Amino acid sequence: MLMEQTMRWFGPNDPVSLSDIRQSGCTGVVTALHHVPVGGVWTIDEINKRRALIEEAGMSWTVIESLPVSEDIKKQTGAFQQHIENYKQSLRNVAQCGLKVVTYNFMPILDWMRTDISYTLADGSKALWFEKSAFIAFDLFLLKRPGAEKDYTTEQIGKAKQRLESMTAEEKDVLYRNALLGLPGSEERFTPEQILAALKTYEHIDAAKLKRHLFYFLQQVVPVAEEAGLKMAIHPDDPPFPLLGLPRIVSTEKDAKELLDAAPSPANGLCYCTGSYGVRADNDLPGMVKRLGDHIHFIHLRSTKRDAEGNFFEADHLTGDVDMYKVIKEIVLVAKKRNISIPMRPDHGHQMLDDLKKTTYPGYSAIGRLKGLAELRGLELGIYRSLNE
Ligand code: DNO
Repeated sequence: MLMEQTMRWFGPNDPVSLSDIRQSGCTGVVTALHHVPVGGVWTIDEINKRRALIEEAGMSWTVIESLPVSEDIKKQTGAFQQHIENYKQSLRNVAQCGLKVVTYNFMPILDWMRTDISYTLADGSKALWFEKSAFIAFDLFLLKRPGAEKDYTTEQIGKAKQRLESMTAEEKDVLYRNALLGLPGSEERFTPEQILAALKTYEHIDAAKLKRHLFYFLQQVVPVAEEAGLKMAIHPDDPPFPLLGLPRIVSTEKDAKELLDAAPSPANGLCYCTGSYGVRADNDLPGMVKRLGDHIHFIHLRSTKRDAEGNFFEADHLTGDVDMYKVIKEIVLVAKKRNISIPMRPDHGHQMLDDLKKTTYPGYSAIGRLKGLAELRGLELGIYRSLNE
């Protein structure tokens, strides 16, 4: 079966409407109750209200992205046991409302990270961009994280210094804001002191410990998800390497395999995000689908283009470093073997055409995603038919 086409919707305040999403050819919507505080319970009433809006627009709420995991759960501090109980209750509630797939991540403090959210490409459209030297300049000279220099080589520090000197005061300000956009509640203005205080709370948590906390969380919630008939789908780290001294533990195939083995169940699975895993040259993307395909419950398709320094930008969906043909071919084979339609969404898109005049969530303007989706579904259909006829 072909993948189920969906798009992400940030809820009633999203400038991209449900009608826009429907016109792009999607049958499903991916969304979350962003207004419920992290750690709290999603009530049946709130879930049903959101579901009704989507169904009135002629689509279904196919995937939750995300049911967020609290910092206390990640650190095993404070009210974490209560938060886990609340998470279980939210799982039971979403299942009762007919939802099937729950995406989440286990990245400490920061979710995604880019240094520029309007990097202009040769054709005039705009993309998200991660520039290593700018990021290091942010870490060392704007945030002034204690001990940060230990994470970089002398050459990297030299380049970051030069990069900083090339920036105007306004550019520094924009870099500072961009770097913090992946923080929850990122419309607020965080001070360096607040960020440094948050980072300090991870001082004694290395990758091994964070993994133990993830596995504990999974052992607690996966049986509940399984009983409720849900599929959990963990989103990988974006980008897939440690940042600001924080451990990142879902960056490679090995990481994915370990977390699946820590709580074996059909409910314990992956959100296979090619844009995140694909930033690392050592991740074999088609091979991951082949080997982990039985555990993939949700797919984000996007491609990045990296260079030797560790910079990358979000390329067109069919170009960049991800071999989308090979990836989709493996997905078609897995879906056939499992006899299911796996939900997918075009992940991010360039800001282009009329959207250049609009303010949308970074990466989530309508036209660029529509372009990506149209290319991806054409590619999939071509592969599907050539394999099946
Ligand atoms: C970024 C997204 C992530 C993702 C979360 C899932 O565009 O892919 O923010 O939604 O990590 O929990």
